[in-house]
Amino acid sequence: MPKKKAFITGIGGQDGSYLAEHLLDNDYEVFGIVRRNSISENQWSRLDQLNTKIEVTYGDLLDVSSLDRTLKIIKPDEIYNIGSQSHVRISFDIPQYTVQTNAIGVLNILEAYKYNCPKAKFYQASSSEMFGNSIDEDNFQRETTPMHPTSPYGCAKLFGYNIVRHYRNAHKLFAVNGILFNHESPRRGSNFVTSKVVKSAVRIKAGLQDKLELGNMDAYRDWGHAKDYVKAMRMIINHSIPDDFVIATGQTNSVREMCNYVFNKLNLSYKDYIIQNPKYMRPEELSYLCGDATKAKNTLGWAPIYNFKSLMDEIIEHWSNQIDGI
Ligand code: NAP
Ligand code: G4F
Repeated sequence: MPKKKAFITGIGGQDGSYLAEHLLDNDYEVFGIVRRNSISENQWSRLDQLNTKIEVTYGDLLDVSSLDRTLKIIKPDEIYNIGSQSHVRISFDIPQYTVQTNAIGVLNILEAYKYNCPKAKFYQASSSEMFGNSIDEDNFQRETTPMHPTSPYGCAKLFGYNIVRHYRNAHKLFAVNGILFNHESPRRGSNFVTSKVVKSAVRIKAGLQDKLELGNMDAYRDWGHAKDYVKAMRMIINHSIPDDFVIATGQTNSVREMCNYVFNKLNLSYKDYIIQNPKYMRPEELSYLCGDATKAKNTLGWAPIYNFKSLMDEIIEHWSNQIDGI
């Protein structure tokens, strides 16, 4: 049996790198693109251990010719469109760039897919940010919850989600969405809140930093581990029929509760160190996310291994061991 070929955009990011490892463990050949202009944290650093096992070339969701050429040559069995401008607050600063990448970029790769390898399966990294402040009466968001995004990022992701569904229906393509709630890990970019809080707390404990500046501490997020979530991506794309699934833990915590947990673990009190800086507030905030992944559990058999505490413990342990590097 020839190995399955997977093509990953955003392979240098948190999810892309874990997904590449997960697919290699499952005997895939793995291909991907990174952008020429990435900062080193994003471009190669997460792929160090994989360099000889995967094939990575330069490419960009905004460079249609690079997508066209790559898909024509590789002819993948599975395409994972993970690449995006993934920072919600930054999307308020660069809305046009965000929409280009996260909305038009999806259309670009769908077109390249339709013309070069229409028999392949296609996974789109959709997001719980698409729900905005919409919530069901039982305080969960699920596949049927109306979507009213509250950021340029969320609006762009909603276009991506809808255009994938449209291509599935109109062109009979096996194109699916994973609607993933927040997921974190030691590989999370430094400007997302879990990574920022843990790194700062570890530095404060070591006497390298005095204060931590944050934005809104009263937002709630359903935080899972990226390793659990990339497994869900492969399950979703390999389901017998193309469909869309929410992936979440069903547990939610506020940013304040997360800070309290992290600082307590290091025998510190967050109240002594955290100050609010309006710079990190958002013009419109998504206040509460808590996902119901019952459909994925019942249909795919997916369930997370990590919970909030084991996730945060792993991140704290990781950065405590790296203190010299931060
Ligand atoms: P990440 O670490 O920021 O990775 C995103 C990757 O996309 C980066 O390597 C980035 O590279 C690349 N990228 C950006 N613009 C691109 C472009 N124009 N063409 C090709 N690649 C580009 O984000 P992540 O946490 O792994 O998230 C993966 C995907 O899931 C994203 O689409 C994100 O929006 C979505 N998502 C994430 C979460 C979450 O909680 N992590 C939840 C729901 C959905 P550069 O360094 O070049 O920018
Ligand atoms: O860690 P965050 O930046 O993640 P956010 O905005 O929820 O977005 C992440 O999850 C989405 C899925 O729901 C993904 F689609 C998206 O790509 C990304 O991975 O912020 C989490 C919460 C927010 O409420 C934010 O206002 O933390 C709050 N927060 C408070 N102070 C902060 C800060 N966030 C950041 N990044 N930095 C702060 O200083």
